[in-house]
Amino acid sequence: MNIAFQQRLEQLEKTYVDLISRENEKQLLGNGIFDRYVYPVLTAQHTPLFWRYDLNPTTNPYLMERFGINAAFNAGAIKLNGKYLLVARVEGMDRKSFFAVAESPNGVDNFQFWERPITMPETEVPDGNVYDMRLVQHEDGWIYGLFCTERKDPNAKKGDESSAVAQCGIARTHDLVTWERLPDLKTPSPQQRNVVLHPEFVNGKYAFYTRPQDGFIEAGTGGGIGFGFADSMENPVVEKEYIVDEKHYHTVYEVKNGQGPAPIKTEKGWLHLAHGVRNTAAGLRYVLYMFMTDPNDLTKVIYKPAGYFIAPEGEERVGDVSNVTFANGWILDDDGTVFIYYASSDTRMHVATSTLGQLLDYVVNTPPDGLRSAASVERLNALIDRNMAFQQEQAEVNTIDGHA
Ligand code: M1P
Repeated sequence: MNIAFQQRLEQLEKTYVDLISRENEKQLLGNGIFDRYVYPVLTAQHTPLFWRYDLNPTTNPYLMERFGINAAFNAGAIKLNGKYLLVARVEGMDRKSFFAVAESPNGVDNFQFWERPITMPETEVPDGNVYDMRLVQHEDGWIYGLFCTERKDPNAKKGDESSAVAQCGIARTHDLVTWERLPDLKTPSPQQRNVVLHPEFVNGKYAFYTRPQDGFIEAGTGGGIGFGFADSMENPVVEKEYIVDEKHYHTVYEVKNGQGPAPIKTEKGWLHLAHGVRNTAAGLRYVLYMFMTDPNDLTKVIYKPAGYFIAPEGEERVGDVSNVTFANGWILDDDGTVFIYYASSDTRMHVATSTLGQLLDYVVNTPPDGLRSAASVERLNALIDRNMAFQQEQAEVNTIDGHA
């Protein structure tokens, strides 16, 4: 083996091992709702060297990349057999995405990809691109992966090589290794993205969060987070979609929104994480927000804090599609810790941690959007009034104590 090859390989191996074994650290002084971490948990560089390089000096004397990876983002998440697993959207330099499982012992660092990516079976209509898997441990005993399957629009005009049709692909597994592909979800909407399976049966039926959309990018007259039922997963058909959470003028979800991971069941209701999209002079801005639905009526929003929960910050703001945070995976641990996995700018994965107690407090006690500047000022003044009254009360208590 030539020396240059050997030296380069050693350097690559060291850099890779340093990266995947690096301890993560909480950023100082969070906002009391969740903690961010210093380092991303998954990047393109976390993919194994033996995926990217031909390691044989005879066939690859320059030790060059033979399979370039562009990004690792928008991961579904699940805890299985004591391990924190992300099913990432890994995107090659050829722009094709595929799914791959990365495993961590603690949920915040040391994520390592399994040996091979997921071999996802196709339906009789091959997928052009697959991405953004939502993992759901359903009460029927299967783990379902719902994802976007994108195919060239058969009605695209001659010369139009970018129009596509997005639909919800469905597969199921017990181990994330072997997958059974089921038919794509049928809904009344021309296109679908961000479809999520509810983890429980509702009146004996499978329940889906949908995102009806008119076009590939525009939610159009559809829009909002929808909800519907299907009798079976082997022939999944949603006949009617009910809108649970609408897009709304001058909010962080004015252009479109979409369900994040499957909601978490709590004693107060179903806790949802979603993304909202607004327009800016610099293009679309994607942020995360939360809301809660009624335990007895999954289409009824009972709490919804104003504004965003997580927005891109610092280096998160820059990437292939800048100014984006997107989440399709979270894990509620046995001790009440919640690991929120979010991607930044369609490039890399991060984690934020919180607890169920904190998230419930945030969702239940943060006032809703008043939808006008004057209403925001009213809300702010109410908080200032309460703080002033409280400080006055404290000062009086201190005075009395001082005299005693
Ligand atoms: O580029 C931002 C996101 O855009 C799409 O989300 P939505 O359907 O809500 O617009 C998806 O392609 C998603 O993967 C991507 O992160």
